[in-house]
Amino acid sequence: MYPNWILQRAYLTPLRKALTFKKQSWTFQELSDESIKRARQLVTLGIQQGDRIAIMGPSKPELVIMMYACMHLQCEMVMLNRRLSQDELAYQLKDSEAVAVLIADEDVEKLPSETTYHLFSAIEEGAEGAVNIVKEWPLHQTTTIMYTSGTTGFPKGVRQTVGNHQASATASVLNIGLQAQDVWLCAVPLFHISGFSILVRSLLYGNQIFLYDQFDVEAIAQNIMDGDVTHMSVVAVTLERILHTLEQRNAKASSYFKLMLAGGGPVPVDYLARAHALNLAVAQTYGMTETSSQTATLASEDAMRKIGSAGKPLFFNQIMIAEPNAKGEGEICIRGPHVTPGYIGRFAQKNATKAGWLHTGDIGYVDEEGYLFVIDRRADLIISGGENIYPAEIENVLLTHPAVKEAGVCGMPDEQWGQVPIAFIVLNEQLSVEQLQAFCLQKLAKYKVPKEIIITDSLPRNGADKLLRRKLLQ
Ligand code: S0N
Ligand code: AMP
Ligand code: MG
Ligand code: MG
Ligand code: MG
Repeated sequence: MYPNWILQRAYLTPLRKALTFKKQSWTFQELSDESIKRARQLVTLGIQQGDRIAIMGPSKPELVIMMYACMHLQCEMVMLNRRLSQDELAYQLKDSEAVAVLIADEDVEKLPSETTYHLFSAIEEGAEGAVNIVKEWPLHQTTTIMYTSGTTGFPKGVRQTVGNHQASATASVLNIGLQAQDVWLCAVPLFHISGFSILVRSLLYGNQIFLYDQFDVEAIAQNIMDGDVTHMSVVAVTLERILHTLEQRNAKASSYFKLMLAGGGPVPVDYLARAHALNLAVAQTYGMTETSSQTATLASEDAMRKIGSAGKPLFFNQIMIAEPNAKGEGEICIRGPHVTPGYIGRFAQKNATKAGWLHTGDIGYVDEEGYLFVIDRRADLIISGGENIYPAEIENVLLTHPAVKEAGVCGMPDEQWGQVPIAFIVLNEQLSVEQLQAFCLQKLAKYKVPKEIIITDSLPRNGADKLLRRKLLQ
């Protein structure tokens, strides 16, 4: 058994600052007290220890406290992505069989119309019931469930346990190091592991989080220049916005700033060189939902020497390249205590690992010094601004339109988002591209709606009639 992270942290360092949002701060004791109160309010709504609940809201202290309350109740939290369409959310609510939906007031319009829910404001004003806050958690307990799309187009709910999160946070600090006054800026969504892992690290390390509810690049750049923060997690698109802002201001990162953790997809090599010139240390990392964040991370001192590499595995983790070709390139497989035990819902029976190894579908190699290079990502995955898009999700939607006979989707390079989806379709009957985009917008998150739709006579297929997505753009 392991300690309830929130109680243990409040016991160890009650008066340390835990969270700052805008001009307001909370200590660990305050976060613990407020989250216990919220847990008492949740039980009066009928939420019981261990229930699976869904939760959605912007990255504000209310959300953090609501999540910590659910953790006190040992609930399995289904983390809903605020950018998804109602249809996509409906799928996750049904698949997860969440018994309750906790929703920030400002997000209620995003929910499918038939959903029953509890508003944050109603919970916060509600009566308090009696609850026995458990002081210890088992390693196998599921803390969070995050949906990640799959090759079939049906997203899979990934379990992330107490053990997964602890192993990830511990391995991260063994690699990056830590001082008591370090402050991690969080402007990545808390519903992704990029953001939630910052909460876990804060609880385990006793460090403060500077939380943002939107990507305010001017304020963030100022924090980095002023040394208000020491660490930050970014994706390529947000790293570029920061570099651009510092360059425009002719400014450099403060010497107090220690490290940018850059993940969620490849970081263009020229960003690393630009960061270097701005005194901004960047650590490229390779991680995913199934591994509760980082698996391998490149030390910032190696950033230029090993440019483009995702580094070496963190202490507890192992990487194996399956079926390597003559150049040593093959499927990246991962083993370690941070790897998910598996999925829920329709994929509950699917094994996450084979003989102990998570087969990622990503292609890479490990060089003679042991550094990982990711050269191609799993099954046609498109990454737009750090959000994953599987072509099959979009193709499935396009094919439900009666005018669409065939559909193929792939990624195309994009100045703003890195990549965006583009669709190629064969029609049965006349239909405008605008009509089809409007149709997609009803069913898909906006970032998944194809930026371009090309009407064509046929799609590239192999002898077995399988769509050749990589030939679509040729
Ligand atoms: C890039 C972000 C910040 C963009 O959001 P922004 O600027 O706030 O946009 P909005 O004002 O909300 O909307 C304006 C218009 O832009 C469209 N839009 C928004 N986002 C996207 C997008 N991603 N792609 C395409 N379009 C987008 C809106 O639709 C709107 O359009 P209009 O104007 O037409 O209405 C935001 O997207 C963001 O936060 N991205 C990052 C998400 C993320 O964190 N991804 C990582 C997921 N992966 C993992 O968690 C595993 C890896 C990992 O753990 C990790 C990752 C990074 C760093 C560290 C780690 C780690 O290992 O710890
Ligand atoms: P997610 O499902 O959102 O956790 O996304 C994880 C996927 O992002 C991985 O399986 C990779 O395909 C991709 N990815 C993450 N980090 C990197 C990296 N450093 N280089 C290339 N691709 C990456
Ligand atoms: Mg994902
Ligand atoms: Mg915004
Ligand atoms: Mg809708």
